[in-house]
Amino acid sequence: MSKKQEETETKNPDRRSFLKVGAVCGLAGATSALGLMPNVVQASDKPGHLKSHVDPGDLDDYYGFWSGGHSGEVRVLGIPSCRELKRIPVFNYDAAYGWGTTNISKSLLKGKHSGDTHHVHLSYHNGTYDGKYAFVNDKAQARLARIRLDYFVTDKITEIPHCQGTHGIFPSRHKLDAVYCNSEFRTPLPNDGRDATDPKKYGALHTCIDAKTMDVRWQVMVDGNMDLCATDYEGKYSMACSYNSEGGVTLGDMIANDRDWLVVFNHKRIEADVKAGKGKKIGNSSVPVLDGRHGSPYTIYIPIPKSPHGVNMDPTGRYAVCAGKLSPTVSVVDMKKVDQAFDGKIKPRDCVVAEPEVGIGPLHTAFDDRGNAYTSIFIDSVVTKWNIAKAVAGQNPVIEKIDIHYQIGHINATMSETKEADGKWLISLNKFSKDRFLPVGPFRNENEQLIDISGSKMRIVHDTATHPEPHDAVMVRRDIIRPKKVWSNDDPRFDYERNLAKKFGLNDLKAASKVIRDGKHVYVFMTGVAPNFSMSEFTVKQGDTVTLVLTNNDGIEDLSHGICVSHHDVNFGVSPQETASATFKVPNKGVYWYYCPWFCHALHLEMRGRMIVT
Ligand code: CUK
Ligand code: CUA
Repeated sequence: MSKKQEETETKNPDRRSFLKVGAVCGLAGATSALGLMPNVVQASDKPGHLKSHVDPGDLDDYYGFWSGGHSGEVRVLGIPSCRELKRIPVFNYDAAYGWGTTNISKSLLKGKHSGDTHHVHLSYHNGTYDGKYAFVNDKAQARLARIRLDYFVTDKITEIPHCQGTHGIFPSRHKLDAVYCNSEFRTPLPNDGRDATDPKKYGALHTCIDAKTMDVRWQVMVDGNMDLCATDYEGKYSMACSYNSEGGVTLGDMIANDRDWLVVFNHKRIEADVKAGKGKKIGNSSVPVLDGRHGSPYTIYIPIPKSPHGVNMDPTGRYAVCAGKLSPTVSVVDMKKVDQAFDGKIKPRDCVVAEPEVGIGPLHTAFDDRGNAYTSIFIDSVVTKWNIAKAVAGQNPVIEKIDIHYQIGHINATMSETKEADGKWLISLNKFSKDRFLPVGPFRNENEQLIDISGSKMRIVHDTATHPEPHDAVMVRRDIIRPKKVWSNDDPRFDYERNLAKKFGLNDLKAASKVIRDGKHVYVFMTGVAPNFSMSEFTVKQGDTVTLVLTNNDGIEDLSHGICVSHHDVNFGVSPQETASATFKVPNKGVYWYYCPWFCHALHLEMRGRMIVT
């Protein structure tokens, strides 16, 4: 299929084709040309404004990737409609897909079922998204996960050694190379009970993870606690906003100083010394750790007022903007001067070329394609639009402030984290919704507001209630994301099941329909084609362990099946041409119905069978 054809198909999808196919059970071939209206892109409903309503039958212009906060997941939204399209389970348990039940998810989760995702970013090539992967942090258990964007599934989870509170992350922007992760909480290193009562011996680590293998390459120890992370556009530097220059462990101790830092990491120097074997190992981890505290060649510490939180790189790659949090200022750091500071030609503080006041409690900054920045102001509950060139020229750069509802955290604009920032939409992720929605008990939803920034004035176009608690989001042009509609059944994701089948002489999962006993372990290979499982019953013995392997042999878009085994806490889905498996015990004799939980056919409710335990 040519790129053009595929694009046309995306814009003019024949959504009724699946239902039609389902109804006649695969007999119909003629499913196209039902004549839905083509999508209308970016027409305006008011002069000077973008159209925010997406009519029935039309598609959104952007994919939004939302972190899910302490739900542990990642969400996919359509922008500008803000319709939630999917929840991708990452660190959490999710019964709809069987995440936490299937063998592949168990191998990634290693017994854990919770996480706290704050920052989701996509992989890059040449300063813009390549559409291959999304990366997301787990603040709760110091992990980094990777999501494949061909199938929208989590495929790797890396545990980061010696770290707590893995917070800011950012991938390389020049190519698919690394993801840099900041640990926010300082602990004794190693954290094995020694030095627990001596905060002066605590430390935090900046970690480099290989984006292709997801292995940890190196770590650098820093002074202070690191918050958000950014990378430059050239592959030379990563950086961390850092607070607690005091080295304290209580809140009062941590916020005494008027200035903390932006720490910049010099990749060339770090990688040369890691290669030369200068990294030390901590505890029983084999990851090389370099000392990047004050005075090291690996880092510079740029003084920034006061407990700075977010750091965001503008789309030209020239300026990093640090938001002061406890200072009403944003600090503009000139990356060209960073080179000179590393060479000792200027002082680190001389890298700051502007420090305008933008409001009380600045947290994060997004950008348009016209040289403007948009900073989220938590305490004032506003978004401040300001001009970078004016700030650097020493003029008052503030253009406009707009009230949001209420207490904004992150902010982002369409394509803002790339050199293709397009200045169309801004999303404000607000921590409180108070009076904006019907009350739903003491735990309230959050409120996210979409703002049209294409005109000379900002305009809020709608409120979106969200399940707690997305921290951050990126909005990506839809032509960049090219998800598959049906699995390729030779995908390495099914290696475990494929090898298991081969072990028992079954060379094709699509033809595997057999019960195999191996001592007290029974392997049940089953396939599904709407509306039938390949087995209407199978028999096992009380006390057995069962591994149930299910392959969806339907190859039609949107024709998913799954299997739910009554009273055995087993429930997972298989999308077209996918294989998945789960392993469970059968402690009690009896008859247990299994059934398909995904509505697949007019006879979906009849897609079931009996597990007989004797
Ligand atoms: S942090 Cu939450 S509002 Cu974790 Cu990105 Cu700034
Ligand atoms: Cu298969 Cu429902």
